[in-house]
Amino acid sequence: MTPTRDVSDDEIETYRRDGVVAIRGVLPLEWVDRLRTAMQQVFDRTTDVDRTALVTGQSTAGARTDMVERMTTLLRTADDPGALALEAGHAPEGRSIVETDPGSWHEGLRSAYRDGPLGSIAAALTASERVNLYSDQLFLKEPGSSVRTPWHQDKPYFLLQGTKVAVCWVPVDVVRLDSGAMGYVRGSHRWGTTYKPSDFVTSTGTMSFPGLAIDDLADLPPIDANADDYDIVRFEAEPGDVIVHDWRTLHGSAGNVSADRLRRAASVRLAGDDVTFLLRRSSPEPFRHTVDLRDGDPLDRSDRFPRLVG
Ligand SMILES: O=C(O)CCC(=O)C(=O)O
Repeated sequence: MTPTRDVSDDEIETYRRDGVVAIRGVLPLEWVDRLRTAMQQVFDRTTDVDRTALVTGQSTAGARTDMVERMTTLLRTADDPGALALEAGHAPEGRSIVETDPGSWHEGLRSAYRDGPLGSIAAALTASERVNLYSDQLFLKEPGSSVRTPWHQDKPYFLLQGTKVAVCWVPVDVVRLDSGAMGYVRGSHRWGTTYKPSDFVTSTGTMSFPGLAIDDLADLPPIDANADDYDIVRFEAEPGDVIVHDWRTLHGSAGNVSADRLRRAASVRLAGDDVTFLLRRSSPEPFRHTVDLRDGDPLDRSDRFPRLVG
């Protein structure tokens, strides 16, 4: 299914300059409906989810994180509970789920990405002749969820090298400032810095476990504490819109403190012309040891990274 219109020159220029662009009304609503149905099936699954996948890197079924459960556990032992990425004055509350890599096992999602409009949008923004699907994440924040997504950069997580990596954030609900709007630090893709991967539960805490190497990366900057020093843009969005960011752009989101608005979104990661595989030492991808590729190999050599364009 193709986009409802071409990406404009202005949108391409904004993406290159700011490292993020909100492209309005470009996704066919029938396709968004299909994506919503598939996403909800993933959120509704009842099987136990294997968090050890994150540590072993051997997962073939992604990984689910229940953010409230994780934060509640951490709160019992945290030295500085104030550092948890929560809306001010709130305890960890409201259902909040992150599903990592569900497109690898859920055929409905995978086919929606494969036949959908995102590939050609990424091709236009990155001036690429070909685009492959890298992976995806789904985010659910139910009304009353205090859980913020801490500021982070995607690059240290991805098993990729190159420059043309575009991340498409696709809301399937209306998202307002109080229901989990995304925020981006404009221009941060041009700073030339790769940051440590966020632990996703504290404001600037980083993720590491045996086997990962993050020491040569920069600490995450304390953006919330110094918000005026950064050029932050926050986007409300609705079904049909896509917000696309460069994988180096710092971004995060608010909790969903609205009374009744569900906030579900897919983050779909796409790789353009100059991108090849890299078993990145800082990457906690749950599937990092299941890919049969060597550093520098084209993504086409693995079925898990299907070609969407070209
Ligand atoms: O939806 C969110 O809260 C976070 C999305 C995100 O981090 C991403 O798209 O890379």
